[in-house]
Amino acid sequence: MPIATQDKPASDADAHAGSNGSPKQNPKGDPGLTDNASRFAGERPSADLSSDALIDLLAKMMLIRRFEERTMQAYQQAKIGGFCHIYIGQEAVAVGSISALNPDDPIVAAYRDHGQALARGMHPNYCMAEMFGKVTGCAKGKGGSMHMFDKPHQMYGGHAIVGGQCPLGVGLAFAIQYQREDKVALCYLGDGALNQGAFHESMNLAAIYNLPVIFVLENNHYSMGTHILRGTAMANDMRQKAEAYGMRYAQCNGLDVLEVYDTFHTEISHTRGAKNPQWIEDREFHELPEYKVEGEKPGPCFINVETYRTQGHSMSDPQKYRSKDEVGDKPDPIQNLVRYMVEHDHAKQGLIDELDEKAKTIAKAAIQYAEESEPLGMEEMYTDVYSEPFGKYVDGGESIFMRETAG
Ligand SMILES: Cc1ncc(C[n+]2csc(CCOP(=O)(O)OP(=O)(O)O)c2C)c(N)n1
Ligand SMILES: [Mg+2]
Repeated sequence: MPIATQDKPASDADAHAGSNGSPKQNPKGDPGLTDNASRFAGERPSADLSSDALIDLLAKMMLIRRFEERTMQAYQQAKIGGFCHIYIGQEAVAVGSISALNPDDPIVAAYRDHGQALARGMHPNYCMAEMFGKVTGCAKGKGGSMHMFDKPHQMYGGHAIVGGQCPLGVGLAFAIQYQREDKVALCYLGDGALNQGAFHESMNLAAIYNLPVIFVLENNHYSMGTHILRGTAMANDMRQKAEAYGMRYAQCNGLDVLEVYDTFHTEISHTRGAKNPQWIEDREFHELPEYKVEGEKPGPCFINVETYRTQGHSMSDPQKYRSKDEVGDKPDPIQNLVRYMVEHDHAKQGLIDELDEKAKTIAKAAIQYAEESEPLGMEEMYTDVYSEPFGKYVDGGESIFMRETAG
């Protein structure tokens, strides 16, 4: 698909420029954005981004797009096994939110995780090799598409159990608070996770400990083939999910990377430094914390990012639950940014084409790297399962760890 400036009507581009205008409604009557209209009136952090910074956002989104196109091809050629979920259409969510973080802020994601891994800085070669099951993959090829881990870049996985990453996000935030660090944890989840117990338990813990965590709802309106209105109560008012826990709420258009950046830039600053009210030294132990959203007081947050995936749920999805028109009608987040940058003299079409060529070259090189890497040997079958404090497990029960725990 060409990345050009002309192939969508101009009104789509207003996602960024138009956030001071009227609220956007989803054409299908989906729960859409309702009251974000003047959220950044007069104070848009993205207005301060240089042309180079905008080019960086664009290059990252293009890389994810081209990487995912190559991933789909490789999957169809049976070079990738297992489940594989493509991020095309959602690029602005990972790129906009992660660009607003500090490099040492941790993140944790669901299984649709290639976008987060690349946006966080994982080398595309290691990401692709992981999917090919090669030893050079980020998890030695043992995890595959759904389990992108990169500790140096503070990416604590891809997780396949819907909602299973939520308690981990809370754990990351608890560690930050416990160690008195000045960080924020981002915990991504799909709309399918909204009805999981793990999500609600995590929201509750985040609220009672006032943890520095942001729950990022990647609301693409579908949980596999089930529309959010069919599967989620009160889907037309996501604010209530946050308010039930006395938590700050925000929402943004996930097809507009600048609006995502603005929202996260603002909310991250309101979450960083969140302290457990029960740990304040002069507080009486019996004094209970109050649960109310207090303006700019640092605390956890729930952000509803309205987005759309243009590919199937996974690589094996006949997509009978939606029409081609529904998919075709959606604005493209990359086109949105390209148009904005050209219109505001941040880049010319020549540079846009160059960036896209570069993204294609990197994605192609990732395939080659993955193909040429070695598969994992059978001797690694039992490694990395436990932390192995008593030595490696040896088949036949030789390990002290296995002997001591056996009885
Ligand atoms: C606990 C659990 N139940 C069911 C599944 C099967 N499953 C895999 S993906 C999925 C849909 C999740 O949708 P959503 O959270 O909206 O994420 P999206 O695919 O839209 O990114 C389901 C039900 C699972 N992996 N884990
Ligand atoms: Mg979904």
